[in-house]
Amino acid sequence: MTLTRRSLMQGTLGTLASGAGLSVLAPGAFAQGATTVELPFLNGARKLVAFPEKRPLIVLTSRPPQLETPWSVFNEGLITPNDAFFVRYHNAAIPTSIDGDAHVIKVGGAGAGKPFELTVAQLREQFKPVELIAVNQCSGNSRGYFSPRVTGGQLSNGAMGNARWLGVPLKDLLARAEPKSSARQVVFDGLDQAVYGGGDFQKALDVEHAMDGEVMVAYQMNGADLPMLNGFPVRLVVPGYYGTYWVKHLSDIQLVEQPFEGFWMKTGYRVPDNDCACVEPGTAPARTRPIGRFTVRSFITSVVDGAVLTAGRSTGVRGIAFDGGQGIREVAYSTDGGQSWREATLGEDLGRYSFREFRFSFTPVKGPHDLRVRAWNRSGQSQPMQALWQPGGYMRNVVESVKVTAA
Ligand SMILES: Nc1nc2c(c(=O)[nH]1)N[C@H]1C(S)=C(S)[C@@H](COP(=O)(O)O)O[C@H]1N2
Ligand SMILES: [Mo]
Repeated sequence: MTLTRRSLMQGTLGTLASGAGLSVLAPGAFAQGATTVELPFLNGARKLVAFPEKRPLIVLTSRPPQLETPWSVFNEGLITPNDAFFVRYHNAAIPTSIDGDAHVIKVGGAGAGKPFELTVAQLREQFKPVELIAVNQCSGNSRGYFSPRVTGGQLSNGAMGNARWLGVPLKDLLARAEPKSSARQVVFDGLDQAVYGGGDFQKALDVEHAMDGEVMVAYQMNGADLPMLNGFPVRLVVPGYYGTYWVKHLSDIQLVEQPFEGFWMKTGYRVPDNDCACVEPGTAPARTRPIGRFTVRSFITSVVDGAVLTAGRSTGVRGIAFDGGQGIREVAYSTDGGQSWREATLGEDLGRYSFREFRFSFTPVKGPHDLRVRAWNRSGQSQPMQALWQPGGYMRNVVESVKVTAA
């Protein structure tokens, strides 16, 4: 199989996104046929638009594309389909046409003994691939629910997805570059570029993390080439870590001997440097650190807020839980707003970086019910009952409440 040239401007993708006929660069492209969705917070009205290779997704911004997955997708299955997977970019200067096979990845930097470069075709031929199911979640997923409100993309809960990634362990690529013992970090850059007022999007990992054997340079997602908007032809997969590290259209990997100080590490994507990564609402942290692993989260997906259930009839409820890589140990549920809890049944284990399904059933009496779920991971970490706060609007993981009525 070979990767074909992909373009956001030409017919190839236009046919995949049939009916959309959109270029992501066309201003006013959303006027036609757009339906809307109302997210449950102030100014939550959004358009649903099909970008190339995507089904209609919730539009946060169009330039650059920032698209959120509609909530119903998470009840379709544990794997998020490529055409429904969320999209996040920082700068509007994104690549619009890439030759997948010929795309070059450079591996070098002052900390590399033997810098080299290779094409994606060579990457696929010369290295043994590995596969991993892992959640990608934006740091700011659910930011729209922060109270007090914070600046940044006002997202509901759909800036996450779970996919089966195929690629080459970063460790194997780095080994070929013969890292020097002086190498401290590895810096990643993709084809998108800085625009005025925003620095080029570059991220860094410590060498030990980059060499852990799990961080991957992925060229397939759910058995297909990566969608253009999710990083075609190669992206970094950093299991258990927030999406900000999952650099798309990866083109440059540098071993450096000093901690990297680019904007998106030194200034952006930092969290309060304490155990809860939180501060008193409305205050600034004294010290910060780069954001790291996911907090534990769980969501009911089969029943939505405001649903009307049948009184006296057993109702099956399902949902998803995940964490930063320990794996989910237990999910508890409450049907009375958190006063009493029982254990939900866990579904198939697709690996410790994947969404984990849970199920329970209950027979509601007539009247209102407040459904809640709370997960624990294998090291005993869980979710707070009250939302934690921090100025970046990152890492939200409060126990959610789904209010339903039985009639
Ligand atoms: N090249 C590039 N890679 C990037 C970004 C970006 O702006 N440019 N954004 C990052 C952020 S913040 C997130 S949350 C993920 C989102 O991945 P997705 O767009 O495939 O869902 O991509 C990451 N990789
Ligand atoms: Mo993100």
